[in-house]
Amino acid sequence: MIKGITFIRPVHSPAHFEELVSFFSALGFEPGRGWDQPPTREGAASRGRPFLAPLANLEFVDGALPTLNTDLLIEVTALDAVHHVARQWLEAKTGAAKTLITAIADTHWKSRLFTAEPVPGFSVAFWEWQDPLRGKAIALAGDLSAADMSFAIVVARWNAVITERLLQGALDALLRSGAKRHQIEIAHVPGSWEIPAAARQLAETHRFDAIVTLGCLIRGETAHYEAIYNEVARGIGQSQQETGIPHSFGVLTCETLEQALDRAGLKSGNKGFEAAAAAIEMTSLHRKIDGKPPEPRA
Ligand code: DLZ
Repeated sequence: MIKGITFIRPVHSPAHFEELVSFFSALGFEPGRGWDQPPTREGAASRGRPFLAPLANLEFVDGALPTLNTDLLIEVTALDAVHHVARQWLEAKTGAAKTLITAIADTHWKSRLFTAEPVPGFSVAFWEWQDPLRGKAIALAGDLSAADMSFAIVVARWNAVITERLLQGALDALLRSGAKRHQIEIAHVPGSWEIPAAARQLAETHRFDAIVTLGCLIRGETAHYEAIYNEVARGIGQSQQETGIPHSFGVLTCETLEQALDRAGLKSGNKGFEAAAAAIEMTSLHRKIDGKPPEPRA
C-alpha cells in the first residue's frame, strides 16, 4: 500500500539547513515531525525537518521537461503571493533577491512559474495553472483536513485484539489529518450491541462534529449474528439520521478471526483508518452543504 513520497535533500552545512527550514516555513509549509539524532557508536549525528504537502507526485518525463534548471516543483495557489513571500525572504537574507528569484513567466504547459534559490545549488520552482478552476473538483466534496474538527470514537471491547487495532488506525487517520488529541474523545463499550446507544448519547451532546464507530462481529463466534449486526447497523444509521451528525461505520462483520485481522491492518487496510477518514470527509461536506454554495460547474 503506497502511503507517500519523501524527497530527501542533503544539505551542505548547518547554515544551509537553517536557511532552508526558514524559507519553507515562511512559505507556509506544514512542518512534519523532525528529529535530532546525537552521534552514536554506529554513526554520525543527523537531524531532519520534514515539510508536508497535501499531494505528492512522482513523474517520469520522456521529452521536454517542465523546467530545465530545477528538480523540485511545487504546485501552489496564489502564485503571485508566494512569489512575494519568497522574494521578501530572499531580500531579507541577501539584499540581492534579483539574482536568486526569477520573474513569474508563462510555461509551454498552460501554467505560470518562477524559480527561487534559497541556498546556493538548490533551486525550487513554484507554479500554478493559468486556469484557476483546473484540477478543482466540479462537484461538492468533503476535504480531508481535520484541523478544526472534534470527534468521538465509540469502540467495542469485544474482540479487543481487533478493535484496538481499529482504534489505532482511526487515531492515526485523525491525527495525521490535523486533528488535535484534545479534540478526540474515546468511549469504550462492552460490545458492538452497545455502540448505537453510546453513539447517540455522544451525538446528542453536540460537542462533536462526527462520531466514529468501531466494533467487530465474527459470524462463527457470534450467536444471532445477523440479528445483532442488523440492529447495530440500524441503530448507528438512525442516530446519524436523527441527530444530523455524521456517524461513520467501522464495525467489521467477518466470517473468521483471520479475516477480521486482515481488515484491521494486516492485509486489506485498516477499516478504523477508513472510518475516521470518512468521518472527516463527511464533516467537511456537511459544513460545505450548510454554509457555502457549490463550486460553479465548468
Ligand atoms: C455476546 C456477543 C457475541 C456472542 N459476539 C460478539 C461479537 O462478535 N462482537 C461484539 O462486538 N460483541 C459480541 N457480543 C457482545 C454483545 O455485543 C454485547 O456486548 C453483549 O451481548 C452485552 O449486551
